Amino acid sequence: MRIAITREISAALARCELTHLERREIDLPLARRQHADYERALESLGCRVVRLPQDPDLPDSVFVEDVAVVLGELAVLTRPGAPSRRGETPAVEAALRPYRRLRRIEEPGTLDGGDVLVVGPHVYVGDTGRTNRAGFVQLRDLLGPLGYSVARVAVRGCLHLKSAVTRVARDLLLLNPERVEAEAFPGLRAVAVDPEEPAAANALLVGGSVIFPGEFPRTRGRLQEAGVDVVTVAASELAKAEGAVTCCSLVLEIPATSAPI
Ligand code: CIR
Repeated sequence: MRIAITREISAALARCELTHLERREIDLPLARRQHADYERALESLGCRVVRLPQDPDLPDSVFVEDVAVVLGELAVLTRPGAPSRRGETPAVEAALRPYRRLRRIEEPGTLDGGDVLVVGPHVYVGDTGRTNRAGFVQLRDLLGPLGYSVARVAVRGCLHLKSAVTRVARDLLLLNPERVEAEAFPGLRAVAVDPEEPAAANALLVGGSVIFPGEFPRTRGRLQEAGVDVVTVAASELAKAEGAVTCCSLVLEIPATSAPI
C-alpha cells in the first residue's frame, strides 16, 4: 500500500515565507483547486491520500515535505529552518506515527525536508539557509548506522536542494545546472531543465511516474524524450509561495503484511 500525507492549504497562505521571490497575490480558491487536482494525481498513481486539516496559524503548512524525511525504516521529524514553520510538526508526527519509528532533529540543528534527496542508499542534503551544519550532522548520525551515505551538496540561488534537483527515474535526475553541480551525484544520469524554465527541476516521482507542473512544457518535453511517464498538474499558485510538487506530500510505502507500529 502507498500512502500520501497532504495538508489542506492554510487560510493564511498569503503570509507565507518568501526567500527568493517577490510577494505576489495568491488566488486562494484556485490554489485549493490545484491542490485538490494534485491529490487526485497522487491517487491516480496508487496513493491513498491522508489529508490533514488546515491550520489558520501556519501559513506554510501545506508544504508537509519540509517537516519530515521518510525512509523505509524510520521517519525523521525535522526542525524547519524558518521559525514560523516549527509548529507544523505535531500534526505530521501524528500522521506518521502508525507507520514509522520516529526520530527527530534537535536544536541547534535545522533541516527542511525539501533539502533532502534520497536515491536508494544515498542521501543528499542541501547546504542552504534552511538546513544548517548541525542539522546535516544529526541526520548523518541517524542514517549512517542504517547503511545510508549522507552527503552535503552546495546549492545556488534557490530555496532548497529539491528546487535544484529531483529524481525522475531509478537512476535519472532532473536538474538545473545553474543551481547544482551534476558531479555531486556520481553514477546517476541527468536531464537538464530547459534554460527558459529555471524553476522546473522539481518533479515528484511516485512509483514509475512523475507528477510535474504544467507551467514548464519545454522541460516536460525533455522528460518525455528521456522516456519518463509524466502526469501534469497545474501548480501556478503554490509556486508564488515558493512551493512546487514535491513539497506538498510525504509518500510512504507500507508493506502489505506490516502490522501498525
Ligand atoms: C517556505 O519558504 O518555507 C515556503 N514558503 C515554501 C516551502 C516549499 N517547500 C519545499 O520546496 N520543500
